[in-house]
Amino acid sequence: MRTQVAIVGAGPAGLLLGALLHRAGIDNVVLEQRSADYVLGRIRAGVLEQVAVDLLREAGVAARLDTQGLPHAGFEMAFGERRLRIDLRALTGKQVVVYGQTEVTRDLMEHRRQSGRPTVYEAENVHPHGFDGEQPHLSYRHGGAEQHLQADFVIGCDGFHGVCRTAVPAGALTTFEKIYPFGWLGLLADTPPVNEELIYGHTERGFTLASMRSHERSRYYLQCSLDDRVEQWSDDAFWAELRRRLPADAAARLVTGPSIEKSIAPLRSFVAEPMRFGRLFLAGDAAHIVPPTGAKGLNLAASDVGLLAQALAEFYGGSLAGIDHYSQRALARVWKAERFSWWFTSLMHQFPDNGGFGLRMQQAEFDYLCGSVAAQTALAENYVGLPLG
Ligand code: RFL
Ligand code: PHB
Repeated sequence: MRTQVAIVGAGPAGLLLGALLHRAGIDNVVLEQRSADYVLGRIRAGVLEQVAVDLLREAGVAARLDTQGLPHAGFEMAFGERRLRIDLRALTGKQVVVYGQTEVTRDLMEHRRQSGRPTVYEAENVHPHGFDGEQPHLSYRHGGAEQHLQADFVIGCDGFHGVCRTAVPAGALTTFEKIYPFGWLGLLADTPPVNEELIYGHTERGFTLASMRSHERSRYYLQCSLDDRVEQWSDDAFWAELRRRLPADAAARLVTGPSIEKSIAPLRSFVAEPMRFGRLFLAGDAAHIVPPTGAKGLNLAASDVGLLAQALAEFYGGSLAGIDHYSQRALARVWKAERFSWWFTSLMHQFPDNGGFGLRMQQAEFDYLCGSVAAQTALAENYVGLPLG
């Protein structure tokens, strides 16, 4: 098989890139190691920035998002007994949209099916080759047979544990990493959310986040120990702990019910530089990870592939400028999102080695935010997303 652009991974980065390339008339094939149902079963992001919404619209995949997505003009922070609403719209003129990654992925899958561009699910042993020359190709196993896909470009949209980044020769890549000493335990339930807007909470017992997927479906998170196992957390234990960590008025509104999904995610900051090696490009979680506190992961994946789709369209139009500048342009945005996610994580969580000084720093930061429109604007500007650049 031969195509113009071979994409590894059918997560949001891979599928959105495929849709944007299709829009530009560029042929592409997606190889995914899992089944479509498995991909849809992963419960992850919930908040989209305007840049991501615009790209989904540009790709022609926003019909459901535009009717079912919930625009949020602000969010709340709770810090001990204190509360602060960050008025995104007043501070930046922008807002975010609450719409689950599962739904984004479902819409992209359906769009791809209609476009007729091929996706190979359950592709095993995918490996990129020859990307330092002009004839890269992917080898993989599918339907019990060895297969080859030749392309002009290979794009690694295969997430943090993918093969594309690891196929790059040692020495060509510099990585930066920070592991946080806790995880997030998430629970999804068909119960009405406790609040109209998201609440990020700092409490003595640890961080909590009250989020949602719709007016009928809630998503909650609790900071947990890295040693915790999800099996140790019954639904009752989760709801009891959440009630302790929510502000009193929200706790009083909490409606509990059976969980649809419950999982623990570790928190990590990670960047691999550069994001291009010859004819191999990395995008999304394959190149960088942020802790989820700023809701930036999916949005960064979308902005990477927005830049890349533009660069590849320029290439087929006769200019190398886009592909030559992709890594630099993407990384400039990535590092700002890394900084913001690290900052927001550091402000809102209990750190085992925080001590009295660390807590006072968090309290002073929150106090400063409460009293400074400039500080709130900086937070809001980053939360709604910086311009594509
Ligand atoms: P994905 O979604 O991991 O998709 C990668 C795909 O590649 C496939 N793959 C392979 N395919 C073929 N061969 C191989 N060898 C392969 N290896 C892997 C995988 O099966 C998979 O289908 O990466 P992508 O597309 O870059 O998308 C990134 C986002 O998924 C991620 O950044 C976000 O989910 C992060 N995130 C959030 N981001 C936001 O913008 N807003 C949020 O509110 C938000 N909340 C979250 C989050 C992530 C979380 N977890 C669980 C890490 C909340 C949580 C709890
Ligand atoms: C979510 O709804 O899953 C979510 C929302 C905001 C975040 C992280 C996750 O910062």
